[in-house]
Amino acid sequence: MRGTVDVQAVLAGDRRALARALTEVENDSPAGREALDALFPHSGKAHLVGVTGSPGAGKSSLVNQMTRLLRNPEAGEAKKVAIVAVDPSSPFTGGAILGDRIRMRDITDDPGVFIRSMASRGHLGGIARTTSALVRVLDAAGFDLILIETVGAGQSEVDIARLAHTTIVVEAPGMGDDIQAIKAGILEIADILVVNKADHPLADNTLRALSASLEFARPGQVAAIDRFHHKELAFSQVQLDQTTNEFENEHWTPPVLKTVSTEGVGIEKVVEAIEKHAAFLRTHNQWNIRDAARLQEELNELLMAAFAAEWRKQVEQSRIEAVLGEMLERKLSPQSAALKLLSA
Ligand SMILES: Nc1nc2c(ncn2[C@@H]2O[C@H](COP(=O)(O)OP(=O)(O)OP(=O)(O)O)[C@@H](O)[C@H]2O)c(=O)[nH]1
Ligand SMILES: [Mg+2]
Repeated sequence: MRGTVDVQAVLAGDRRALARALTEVENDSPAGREALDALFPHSGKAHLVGVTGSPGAGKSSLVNQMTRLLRNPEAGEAKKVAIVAVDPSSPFTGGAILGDRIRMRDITDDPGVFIRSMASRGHLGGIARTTSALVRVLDAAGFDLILIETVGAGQSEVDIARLAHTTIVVEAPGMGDDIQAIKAGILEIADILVVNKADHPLADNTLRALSASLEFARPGQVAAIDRFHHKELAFSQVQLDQTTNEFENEHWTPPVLKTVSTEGVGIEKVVEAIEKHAAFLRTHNQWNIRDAARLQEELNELLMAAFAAEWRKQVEQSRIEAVLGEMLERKLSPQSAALKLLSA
């Protein structure tokens, strides 16, 4: 049974089959690729929520508390929740993950919760692609909400934010995070801002700093992204509901919320904001537009890789080496070298 995935069992909610599928997909094995193909038609339903922010800001604690609330809502039905912790292999977070396990013990026994730590930076060609593949499996397996925890504010967080429907940026007071956040442009990817550790005396300063920068940083940015998607994805308009078009120019204003995750304070407001954002995306066509943009990008990447591989098969290695030699001697620029090879 090594290296096989029971797709039917994954769809039926078998946790062991799901764990196996995730491992195969993470390893990008033939069985993993096959499973991804078979699961794809069942995906596309889950709400993907990215949770990012500085190391130690309280992301895992917040994820833990949100999961508890989503499993035991005051009204409505409990949601099935999957958690993906990206990059726990980093030496900075290795210790925290052990701590997380202990704090999360009460949710790990719940059959409506599935927690997965990503064991590596991924073999699929980047952390964002591996995360995207794992999330697709969890989506097909029927989880309503998928929380994706990432550390920091680098390119991979931005890529993961593009994967998610909703991005929560968690900051903690007293670490100069407000300034870091602005520098890193993290405000541009935030749909919801959380100032965690609100029990800290400087929490209100951070809250004010974030709210103020948000006002300046955000509206223009949002409009630009919206326009880009509309122009690039004109084809997807066909499937969109015409009646909601009047809302298209409205912007989502990210709320700035205070929490004390260790105590469970303020969590219901965060969960409420997640639900409001999902509703906003749906009524403003953004849900479909984001989905289409993501799929198109994935298609483009795969096509480029396939074309490059195909082309490589046709061109002789000696020709490539000859051109490379000319480049080394600075007789040929990289641009001209590429054109020369392509025109063969
Ligand atoms: N005082 C206080 N401490 C908190 C709060 N939330 C989390 N902590 C503590 O802050 C530390 C880090 O919390 P985590 O939830 O592991 O933070 P994280 O952002 O997931 O950390 P990494 O994954 O390592 O980046 C832990 O010791 C928590 O107990 C809070 O609201 N108030
Ligand atoms: Mg964590």
